[in-house]
Amino acid sequence: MTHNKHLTCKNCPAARFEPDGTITCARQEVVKKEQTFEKCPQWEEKPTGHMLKDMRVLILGMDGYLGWALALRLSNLGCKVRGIDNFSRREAVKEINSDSVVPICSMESRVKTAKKLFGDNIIFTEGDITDYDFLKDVVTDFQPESIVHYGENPSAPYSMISPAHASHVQQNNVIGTLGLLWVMHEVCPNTSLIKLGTMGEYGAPISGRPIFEGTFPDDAQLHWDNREWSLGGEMTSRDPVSFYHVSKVQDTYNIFGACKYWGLRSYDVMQGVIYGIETEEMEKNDRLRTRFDVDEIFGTAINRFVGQAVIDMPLTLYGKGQQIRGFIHINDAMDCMVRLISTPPASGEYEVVNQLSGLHNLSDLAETVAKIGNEKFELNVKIQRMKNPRKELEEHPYEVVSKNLPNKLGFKPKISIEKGVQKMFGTLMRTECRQNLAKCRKKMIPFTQWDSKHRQAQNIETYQPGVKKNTSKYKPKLDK
Ligand code: USQ
Repeated sequence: MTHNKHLTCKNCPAARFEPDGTITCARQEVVKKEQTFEKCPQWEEKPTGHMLKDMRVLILGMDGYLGWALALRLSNLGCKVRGIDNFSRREAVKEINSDSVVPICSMESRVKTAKKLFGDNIIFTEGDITDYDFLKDVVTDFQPESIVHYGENPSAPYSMISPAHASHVQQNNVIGTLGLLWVMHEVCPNTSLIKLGTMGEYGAPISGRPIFEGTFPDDAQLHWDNREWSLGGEMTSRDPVSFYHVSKVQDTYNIFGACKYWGLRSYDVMQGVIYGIETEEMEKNDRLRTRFDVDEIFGTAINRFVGQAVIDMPLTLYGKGQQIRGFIHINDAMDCMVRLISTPPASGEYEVVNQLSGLHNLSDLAETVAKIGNEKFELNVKIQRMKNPRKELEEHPYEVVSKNLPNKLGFKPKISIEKGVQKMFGTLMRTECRQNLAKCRKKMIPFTQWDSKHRQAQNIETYQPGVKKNTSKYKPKLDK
């Protein structure tokens, strides 16, 4: 029994509701009446729900950490994948004198290896999605049934380096998405858009109010001056934590507008911090590996901690280390994405999903990584607190609502933090990765400060795991 078998032509990107009330279909000649996914011969059952046969999915940013992982997952499921990338991530990492610590192949070689394992399902086109005519040509040629938009610069610290970096991130992200929305409006208005947003759009409301999925629930109320109003359905306020996160907020409003003005359909995915290297597909062949960055700009919390542990560098905890964030393993994130692709919103619908599998306090995560490193890999991992290079709350309440993925899309995380971290150690302890990590050591120290003054973050204290008690008065709360 799949979570989406009861959905009908209303949610199918191939169905066309004609002005005279009839339904036609872009995939088959005769449609008698509205059908469910379960009954329609164009949909077939997969472990992640019903999915359109040979579904055409366009991935923007296919060369990135997540884009490549998704291309493999979809190819494995029999989808026809077209990917676009301008290799700007490879360039930006080179620009800061760093590199992926897990060796990665060229796109040509990746596609060739994938073909041998999963069939001839992936086509790649090099190009820049902010080039409107280029993007329009690819979309017109491919006629995607779903578009996954990963084609953005993903780094908060990158956006805080200099005015040029901040402008690049906002120009690339906002203009890329805006152009895409116009292309969809003009070429494929029935296609569903799955757009990567971020939990960082919301910030961490100090009042402790729950972080809803994009909009306030129906029974939310505003009380003021002895009067009250319903907030139901209104967008919740945003409090982005960097110029990068601001670009995602701007995207949100542009997508929300395009659904309202033109009837496009979209999921805005507020994703937590991703961690991990292994997906089912990549584990089949090392030539399929996705990139893995641990430097101060492109590396993210858990990935950096494991990389640091492997080369005996104390784990860099910023500030009090009591920040709470949502996290999800890359393999589970791919599962979520497939469910979103195969469950398109109805025409005109804009929906938000808060995509994470758990909430964690940063110092607890550092303790977990250190414990696993010491107990299972015979390392001697220490933790260092550093003066926070960022401007953020270091101790705060954090209650997150994430109901859409488990309840509407049938998602159940398979990988716990402990399991994901242990697997990551297994890969990074290999000789080649250890050597690459050692080369990256200097780049792991934070230099990029939110006040734009470049200086190495000061060490506050270094300690052994297990000696400090977590004294934060705030416990993470996840409403599922
Ligand atoms: N942090 C440390 N030590 C480190 C690195 C980070 O304590 O060595 C702390 C940061 O201060 C922050 C938290 O960990 O409080 C998360 O930082 P991060 O670098 O892991 O992630 P962030 O900059 O928030 O951005 C990442 C991705 C971004 C995505 C976002 C999801 O780069 O694309 O949007 O995670 S979220 O964090 O939920 O906004």
